[in-house]
Amino acid sequence: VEASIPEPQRAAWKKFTPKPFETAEEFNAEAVRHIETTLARSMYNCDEGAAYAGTALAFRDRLVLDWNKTQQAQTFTDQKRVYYLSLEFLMGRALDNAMLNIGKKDVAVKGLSDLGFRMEDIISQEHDAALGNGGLGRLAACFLDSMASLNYPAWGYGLRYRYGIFKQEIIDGYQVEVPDYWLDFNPWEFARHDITVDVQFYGHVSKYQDDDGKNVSVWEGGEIVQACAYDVPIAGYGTSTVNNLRLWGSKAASGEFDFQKFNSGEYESSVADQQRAETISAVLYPNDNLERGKELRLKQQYFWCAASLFDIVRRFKKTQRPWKDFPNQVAIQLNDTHPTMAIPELQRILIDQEGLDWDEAWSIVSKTFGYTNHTVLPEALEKWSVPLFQHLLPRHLQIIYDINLNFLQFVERNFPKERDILNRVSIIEESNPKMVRMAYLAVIGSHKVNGVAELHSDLIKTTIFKDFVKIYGPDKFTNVTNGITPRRWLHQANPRLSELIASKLGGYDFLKDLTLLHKLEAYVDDKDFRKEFQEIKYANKVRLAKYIKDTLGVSVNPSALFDVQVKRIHEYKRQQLNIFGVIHRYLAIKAMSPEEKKKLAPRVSIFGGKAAPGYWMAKTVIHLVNQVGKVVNNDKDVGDLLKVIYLEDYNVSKAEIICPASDISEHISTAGTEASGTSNMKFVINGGLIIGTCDGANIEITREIGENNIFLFGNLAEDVEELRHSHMYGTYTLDPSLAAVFDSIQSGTFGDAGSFSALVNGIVDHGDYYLVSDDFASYCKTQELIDEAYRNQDEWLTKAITSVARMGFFSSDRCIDEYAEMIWNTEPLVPSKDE
Ligand code: GL2
Repeated sequence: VEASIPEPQRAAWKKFTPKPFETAEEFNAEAVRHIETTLARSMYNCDEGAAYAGTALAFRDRLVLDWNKTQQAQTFTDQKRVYYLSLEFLMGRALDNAMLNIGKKDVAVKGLSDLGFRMEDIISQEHDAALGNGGLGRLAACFLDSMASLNYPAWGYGLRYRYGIFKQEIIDGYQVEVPDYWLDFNPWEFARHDITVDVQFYGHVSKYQDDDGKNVSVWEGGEIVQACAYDVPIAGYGTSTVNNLRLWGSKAASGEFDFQKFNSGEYESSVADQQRAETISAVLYPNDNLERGKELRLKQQYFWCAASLFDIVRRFKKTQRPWKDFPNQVAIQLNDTHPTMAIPELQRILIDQEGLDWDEAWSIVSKTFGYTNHTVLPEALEKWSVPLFQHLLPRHLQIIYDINLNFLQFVERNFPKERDILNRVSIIEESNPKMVRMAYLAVIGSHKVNGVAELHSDLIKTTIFKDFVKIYGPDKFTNVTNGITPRRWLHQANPRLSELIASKLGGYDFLKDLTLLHKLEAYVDDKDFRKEFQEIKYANKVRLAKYIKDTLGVSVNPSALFDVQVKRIHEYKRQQLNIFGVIHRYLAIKAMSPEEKKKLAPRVSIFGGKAAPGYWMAKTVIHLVNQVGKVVNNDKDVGDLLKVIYLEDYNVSKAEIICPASDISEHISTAGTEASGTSNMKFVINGGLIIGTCDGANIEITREIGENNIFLFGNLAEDVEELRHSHMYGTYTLDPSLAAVFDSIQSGTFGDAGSFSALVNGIVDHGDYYLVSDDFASYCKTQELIDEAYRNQDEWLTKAITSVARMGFFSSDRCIDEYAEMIWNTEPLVPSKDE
């Protein structure tokens, strides 16, 4: 390909290709140039925001050079690429990550200090990129980091929301949502004005016969919305690979407003079309593990799938390979069912536009996709009403009916004696209105389906996809236990711990091969190492204590046991169990003698997380936590023994401060409900212990770090059904200490009892679906064991260090290698030295 450009021109280009900065001086030259010219600011009005911008732009320039080379190399070698389709990418801040992955942070620290700035202040200027709700979106971000770090040719595809997840304010103890407009300055994206795709909605389908007498379907009419590409470079750690995350923004197809209307004076309606089009990518739906079947959401999904598929097919067609090569060149991973529309869309492109026959096309489609399931919660499983589908995407509905027909005929041939199975596995649910079951379509259209932790992957095979295991055999279903990137969640969030580990392991190789952590076990009895490990934890707690003081005005003692539960607020995650436990502790303290109080380890109970705006019960939990905090934190009888904190607006950059500062964190979902959980991994790798149920990845964490190093409690997944049944029909008595907690709430100890009656009644009168009462005694008992264990600081430290040493399995690098091997069948493309 190089030969297509004459040698003299190539030489000139090479001569003028910018050289990346290496020294602090060279960095400053770049940063100052950007501040002066790109920002048009001078020394006299360079505030921290401008210094952030200059730093980010200097690093961006470096990234872009490697990005260009990586993309070129991937195109030239033309090997199989992975496309990771996710409606959420919860990236957090990019600057620190870019500096660490490129490896020039020290240079920038020196340079900025010469200019009179502190790196920490500069880093904190950046707005989080919060294009996700929780674990699912953050997993996608960790996967991008790992795919680049391992040199896999991989692209992410998502939506460029103008508003990310809302910002949470706590006002008078209640959650208040504030819009998150994050794009006023975003140096990390490149608008590709030349890369656009027209996406069609509504209209109708006509059938014709072509010249050869073949039936063809044509989707006509309706409206067109334009998708514009915005590209974000994703740097690998310790490699020059820089992958691409492509986010689509929506615009009116003409790109202009209606001149006719404008000229006749209808100014407002002249821009209405444009605004309607832009609404598609305007806002992230703020629900975690909940689907509400809104038309705009389906529009978002199709818009993004259609644009991405068009782009992928366009790239493939440039290679001029035959269609049968498509699955050898392209692997598409569906992050949950949100991108399932990509399946009928590819089938549509192949038959309606490329003229393949149905079977040929379907064989390509069903070899291309892999589907990751992230939940078994019924309220999270996507279904779309058939009438809505018919209206918005008439051609796709026909294709889905045809996929379903072929599938059901196949099932009927293989299971002729089973009468009910067809009804159970049909993509179309025979309800009123009929519904399209997206998870079934995803299973049928993919060659592999995976869950995200062992228990979860087993559960999907025995519950929601049981019939499909029978139909396809068990090999179609597999497990890839989730992981986290150690670059962000250890090295970036906890630089001192990372440095300590590096000093013992002879360098930072563990950040690329996390299993090397096991060598730390040799230092578990090393006095100096232990001392420093402990000091680092304390310093991280001091930092969090300062943050709490600065933001909430509450003083907490950094020597107290920090007990943390930060995650989305959801009944299944059981923050209510935690706060009831806190009230139980408060009542116990109130009844203690001074001698007993002396023996008790002081605690700080820290909560954080957002509730979906329409999730009233979750908001009630937030309110209760804040009310309890108000009473407990001001009770003289309690003093330092117990503090209750609600951290506002939990997000990725706050998690980076919180995770390194915990002694205990809580992962206490009703067994069988949390598919994996990933913050459990983030806390343990930072030297915190956990209290948890036998759920999700807690089970594998226990297996890796050892039963002695984790505080497990509660009923098992296999008992849940029977317990629920016993609440409905059985002889069930409320645990007396939980009854005492309810009495204190109902007597108004924490403000108006009526505010919390639904929370209490859900347990007492309405079946306690999440089994809070069943696990309460065992939870409190385990909290007492934690108090006791914490008194023995030496043993505690041994547990913490041992756990860190055994966390090697939970790197997202391991996940990505497993996906590549079992699902994608792709190889890395290691950059050559001179690139
Ligand atoms: C989730 C699960 O609830 C969570 O347990 C899991 O760790 C992540 C990533 O696999 O996926 N599923 C889901 O719908 N959301 C999650 O966070 N929102």
